[in-house]
Amino acid sequence: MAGVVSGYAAIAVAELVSAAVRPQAGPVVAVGGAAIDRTPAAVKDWAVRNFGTNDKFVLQLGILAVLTLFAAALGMTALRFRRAGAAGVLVFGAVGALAAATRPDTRGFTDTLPSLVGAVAGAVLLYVLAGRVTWRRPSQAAPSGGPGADRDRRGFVVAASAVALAATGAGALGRSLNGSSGRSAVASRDRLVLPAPASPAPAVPRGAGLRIPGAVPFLTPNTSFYRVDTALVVPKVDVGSWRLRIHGKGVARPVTLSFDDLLRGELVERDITLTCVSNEVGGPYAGNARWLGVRLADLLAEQGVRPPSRGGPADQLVARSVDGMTIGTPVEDVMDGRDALLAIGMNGEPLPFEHGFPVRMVVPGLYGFVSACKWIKEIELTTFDSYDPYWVKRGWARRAPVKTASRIDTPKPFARPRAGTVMVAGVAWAQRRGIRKVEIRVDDGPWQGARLAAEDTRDTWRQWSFPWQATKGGHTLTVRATDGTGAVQTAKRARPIPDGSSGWHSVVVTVD
Ligand SMILES: Nc1nc2c(c(=O)[nH]1)N[C@H]1C(S)=C(S)[C@@H](COP(=O)(O)O)O[C@H]1N2
Ligand SMILES: [Mo]
Repeated sequence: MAGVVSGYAAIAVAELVSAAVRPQAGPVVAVGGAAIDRTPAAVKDWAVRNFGTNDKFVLQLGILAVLTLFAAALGMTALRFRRAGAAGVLVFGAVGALAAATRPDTRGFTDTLPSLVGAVAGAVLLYVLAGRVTWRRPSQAAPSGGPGADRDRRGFVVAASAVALAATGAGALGRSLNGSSGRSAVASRDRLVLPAPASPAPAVPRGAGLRIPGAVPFLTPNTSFYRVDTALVVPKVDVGSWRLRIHGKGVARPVTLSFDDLLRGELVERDITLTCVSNEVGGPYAGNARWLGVRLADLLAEQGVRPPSRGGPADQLVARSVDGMTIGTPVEDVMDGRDALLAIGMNGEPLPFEHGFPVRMVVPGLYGFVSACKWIKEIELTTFDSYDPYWVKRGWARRAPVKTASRIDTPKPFARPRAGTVMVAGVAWAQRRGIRKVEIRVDDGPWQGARLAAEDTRDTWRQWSFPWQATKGGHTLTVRATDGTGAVQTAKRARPIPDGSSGWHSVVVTVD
């Protein structure tokens, strides 16, 4: 009890101090971030598969569970060796401080303060609380009703409860202060009025979106757009202080741009489907949005950058974010005429904080981990030979164009539709190449053509539907797509690591 209460108080005090420093410096967030960076690719893959976008929440719960166990052990130690128990709390504080000081976005010494102050508070409390517990060997145990034991116990319970109550107050205050941190960034986003694009997105053709129950909307609303990143605390950047530095090999004129500088470029608006390399066959990590931004190729050309095919010395563009993420993209892809954007708007509003406010990259045809840097602050022109970005260091591919994929959205797995006409529907994507054909197979039957919804652009997903004459019994529905080059989606099953999953999506249903 003494250990757990002291540990709890240490975390609560650290949380309160982190509100004064910055939310990212709190021990749970710092240790969690360090854990994410050190997690082997296979484990990360497993966590994403099992916990989906709740993976971060599960990680923080795990850290708290481990801390509770250790705190209890330190409490037991402190019953006999008060100093050793208290010192143990300090060791934990040192671990938190070390994690905070070695994060890629660390501010150095000040970031260690939450862990250090929390640990000192926890150590002192454990020392005091342990002193209130009288240790008796079982043979010497006073009769449990004895007056001495009662007073000891009451003293301890009162002290422990007081500490727990104070800690809860401190922790709650810290949490709420942390929650309102970045207020100036929030205000700057609220104030931001997006300019109209010089080159608007062509209207979505009628019929590109299906009106079939269970089918996803053609444009994914921001609130339901998937989110994949390593940030335990979403960075909150003020538009006014945001800067983008562009430098490196072959950059004739290195620059640092402000948001207003960026807006001086021509704004374009494009529909682009973004997909995550971690998406399993049939998985949810794909979204289609209307992005507003400036063309990255124009900006690079202004600084004198040439792609490798025109003699430029850099073949890799490395984007860095304010939270220390690094993402490497082929310079050739960015400058080959596709709509690679520095995006500031998403579906008619400034980027949500979760999706990279104020500026992120979006490159059609490449998975997010090699193209879509959120909260971007730096672009460095370099080579694939001389630098490996974050995910490449962890076993993922250097280059990862999106693989052709198709997904059945309705009926859901194990659904029990009635016999008769059942509408099968879903999406297929092959950004840059487009979707030419989608086919459905019922059990081991022949492939039958699905009805394709209108194509928006070849950089967006395409919806499809198939009126199935369903007969009673169990059935397996399988989908495959053919891309704009005529290549049929491969049946070969592959895991997401290292360059994206492949294989056909199947859904098993029972027709009543
Ligand atoms: N700063 C930063 N940018 C990032 C990431 C990240 O972890 N940190 N994840 C990337 C990955 S793996 C993907 S798939 C996309 C997801 O973008 P979204 O969360 O807006 O859907 O962001 C990319 N940009
Ligand atoms: Mo991703």
